[in-house]
Amino acid sequence: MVGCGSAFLSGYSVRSMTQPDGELPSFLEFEAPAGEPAVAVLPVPYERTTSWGRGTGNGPTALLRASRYVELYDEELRLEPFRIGIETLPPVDVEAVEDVALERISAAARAALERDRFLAALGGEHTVTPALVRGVVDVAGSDLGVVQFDAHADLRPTYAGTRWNHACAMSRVLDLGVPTLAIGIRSLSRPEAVRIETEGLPVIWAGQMEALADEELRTLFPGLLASLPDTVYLTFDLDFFDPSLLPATGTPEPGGGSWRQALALLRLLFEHKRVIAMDVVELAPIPGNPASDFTAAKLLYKCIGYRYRRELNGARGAGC
Ligand SMILES: [Mn+2]
Repeated sequence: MVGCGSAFLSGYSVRSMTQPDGELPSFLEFEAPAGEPAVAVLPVPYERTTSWGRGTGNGPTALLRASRYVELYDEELRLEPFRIGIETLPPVDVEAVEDVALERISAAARAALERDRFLAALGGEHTVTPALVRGVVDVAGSDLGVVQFDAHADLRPTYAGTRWNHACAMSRVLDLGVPTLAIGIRSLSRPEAVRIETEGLPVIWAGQMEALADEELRTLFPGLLASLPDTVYLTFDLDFFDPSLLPATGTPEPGGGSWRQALALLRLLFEHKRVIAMDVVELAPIPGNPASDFTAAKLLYKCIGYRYRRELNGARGAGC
């Protein structure tokens, strides 16, 4: 049980709703809390290799701007997840050559983990994931699994002349010796399909997700999760969602998951595993269409709630 002091922070400034233009707002529009925050939100505006729609470099700003409108009370969990303490870090400076930029991303992940924070990184293109996972492995060790929500397998060995392309993200994760579980996949090349088959990589396909009754999915998913280590990194590529729900991604694909499906799976993930870090990637904001930005912000807030529901309930039970 975590004591009131650390698990139930007070002392946040009131949301101002007056963020000056051009300045990167903090998540939920809060100043850093006075106590030790549990969560570190890390903007990573890295964009080099987006294939089609560009704009993922603006993803963190759009998500943070939209987050000011997220209701602080979670009606499902019946608590206020922000009270666990959420700090928004300065964005990683990605204006450098590829290797240097990626190493800065790894270093930022290491720093957050070393301070015992739950890392929530905001992309940026999916290439940021292996860099973040590398930083997490440096601190937490390689007894780690990665759970990937995504439309794409991202298992190409190289693409468009670089190993550090968004289409190779999960190949680079597997290079680290970290096992993966992919959910929502509905777009991949033949060699990627062959690799999944020959290496027996666990996948819940988008079609499967739709065809299975909720109850069956609730058995299948924890069964596959059981093959991963207890400690998990979550990468959520927003193109997991159907584009009718979330159109603002670099590479939208029809036939994606719904909001309810995503929440049901995330709830199970956070119940079954110790998730120590996550990212939300590939938001490519569409000007004048804020629904995607808001959905991404709310998704992150839901994950923070699922991650800390026990501690927050404990704090409430202790009369804080
Ligand atoms: Mn994708």
